[in-house]
Amino acid sequence: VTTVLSPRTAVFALGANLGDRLAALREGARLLAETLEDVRVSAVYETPPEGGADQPDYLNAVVAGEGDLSPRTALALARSIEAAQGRERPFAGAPRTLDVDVLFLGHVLVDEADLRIPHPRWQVRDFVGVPLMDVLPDMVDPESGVSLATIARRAGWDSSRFPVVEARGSLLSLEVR
Ligand code: PH2
Ligand code: MG
Ligand code: MG
Repeated sequence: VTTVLSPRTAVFALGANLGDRLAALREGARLLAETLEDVRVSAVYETPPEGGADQPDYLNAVVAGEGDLSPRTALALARSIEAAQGRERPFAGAPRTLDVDVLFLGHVLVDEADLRIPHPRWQVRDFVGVPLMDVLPDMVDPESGVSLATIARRAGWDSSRFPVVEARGSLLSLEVR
């Protein structure tokens, strides 16, 4: 069974490769959960940096929840959570304490200079696709109508490539270890 994203479903991709990466992801998920209901979090995966060559490995995760966010509200929320983690932007693609990207907002499509939803290139990024399959395995790409399972098969996403740093769901658990 495949399902079109509910109009209220907001999906964010989190990535960090500077400082205490896990703490930054945990805080990012916690802040998203302050705004969203019925929050689901993927496992946390350690992934090699794509693009910028000489960078530390990333931790990546996906967070989905229900809410009535407009595209601009979702972007502002993502930016405020990045700023709370001390995100600096010395140059494009620089290592970051926390990157929060708006992946999907229901079936909304946005194509503006500073904001595209769905997030561009998510289909070719396994560090997005692998955690996305944890939280929305049955989803259909709102842009193409193609199921996530088919996109995953075509792209060859392989979750066994990435070490799991936190099990699915535990990023949001209150337990501090
Ligand atoms: N984000 C990028 C560029 N490259 N590589 C990994 N592994 N994980 C990321 O989150 C990531 C990246 C730009 O945002
Ligand atoms: Mg970003
Ligand atoms: Mg990004």
